[in-house]
Amino acid sequence: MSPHDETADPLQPHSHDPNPAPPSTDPAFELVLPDGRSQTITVHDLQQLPTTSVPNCYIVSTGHGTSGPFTFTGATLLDFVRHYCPEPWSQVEVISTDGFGNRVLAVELYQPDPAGPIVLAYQMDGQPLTREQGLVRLIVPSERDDALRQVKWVGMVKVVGD
Ligand SMILES: Nc1nc2c(c(=O)[nH]1)N[C@H]1C(S)=C(S)[C@@H](COP(=O)(O)O)O[C@H]1N2
Ligand SMILES: [Mo]
Repeated sequence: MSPHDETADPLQPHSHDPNPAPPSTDPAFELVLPDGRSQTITVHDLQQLPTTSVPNCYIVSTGHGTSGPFTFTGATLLDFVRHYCPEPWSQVEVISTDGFGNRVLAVELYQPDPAGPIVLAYQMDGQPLTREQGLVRLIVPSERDDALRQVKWVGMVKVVGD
């Protein structure tokens, strides 16, 4: 596959200048299930799920430096999908309102990397994440490249069926 083909999918990691500012003030996001049903998920909803903390997370950008280590806390994406999606599923698309997105495969959730599970984070180092810091933020602890999977301001989680 040529590099051109790889960039055809907007959910594949691609080089990107981070957007500095949140696209809106409201951290609630939309959940879309494989059958097309959708609902709004709030931070409060996430807080009802089991709480998972992942230490030693880094936001690594070759362009503008590395920050961390941080401990991110939230709901694992696996707990989230299993709670809300009764149907068989194979992937999850996590997309921000500013158009930045990431595709997560079921195998990544069922066989988490030793660096830690993928989480929908609402806390960093024991403090609530601010909207500026990315609330709600997808954290992929295994990704130590260009921060291209560390999606800030999650706007939609779309669960894709089998
Ligand atoms: N929604 C959204 N998330 C994003 C981005 C973006 O532009 N929009 N940029 C990514 C990139 S390229 C980087 S380097 C990091 C920057 O994260 P930081 O602001 O916590 O340093 O956010 C990642 N997540
Ligand atoms: Mo980046």
